[in-house]
Amino acid sequence: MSSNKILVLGAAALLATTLATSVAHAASSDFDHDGIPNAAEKLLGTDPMNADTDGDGINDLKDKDPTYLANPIAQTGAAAPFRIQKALVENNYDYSHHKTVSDHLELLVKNTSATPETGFSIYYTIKDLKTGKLEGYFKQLTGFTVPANGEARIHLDESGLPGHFRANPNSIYHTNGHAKTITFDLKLADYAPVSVEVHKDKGGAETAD
Ligand SMILES: [Ca+2]
Ligand SMILES: [Ca+2]
Ligand SMILES: [Ca+2]
Ligand SMILES: [Ca+2]
Repeated sequence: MSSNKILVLGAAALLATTLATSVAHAASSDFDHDGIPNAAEKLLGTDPMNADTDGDGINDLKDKDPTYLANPIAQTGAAAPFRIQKALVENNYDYSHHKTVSDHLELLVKNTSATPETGFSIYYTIKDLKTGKLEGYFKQLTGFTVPANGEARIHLDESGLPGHFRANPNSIYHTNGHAKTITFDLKLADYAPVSVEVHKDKGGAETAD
């Protein structure tokens, strides 16, 4: 065998070893470094790309209920200078990107003031009306702005699209087709939150349709 052939065989063996190592690594990966492997996050119903799925400040591994926190938003304050025009819970069209996406949660927010508004946070719950299971999530909507007297949409999903906020892909919203009640508390700093409740009909598991 020529030395060139030995070199090629050596490179092939190295490539095979590297591939085997990366496959084994992927199987035991923990993308968000919360101590729970990706595969186990699916079983637990937590987000493999978020170390604190529900946003209560407690890491998924340490959190006794990693998909629930009680509402942290104070219900007091002056009347907010915005309205929730629409709360969509089975919507699967993204108007801003003009494309079909998986069903996701979306709010259309109307600013009723003459100044742009920013500094929003959101608390939302998903209740399975068959099993009674309740999930609750809190999120700062960093970068979300509603123009003066204008409208803007909040998307909560797993798309990774610009301007979208990440939602848990292993939530009961996706994993079963039971009827659900979904509530939103949208808060602008210093004002009372605006709340809406929406019913989601029984249907198939929410994959792209
Ligand atoms: Ca993890
Ligand atoms: Ca996680
Ligand atoms: Ca948590
Ligand atoms: Ca929790």
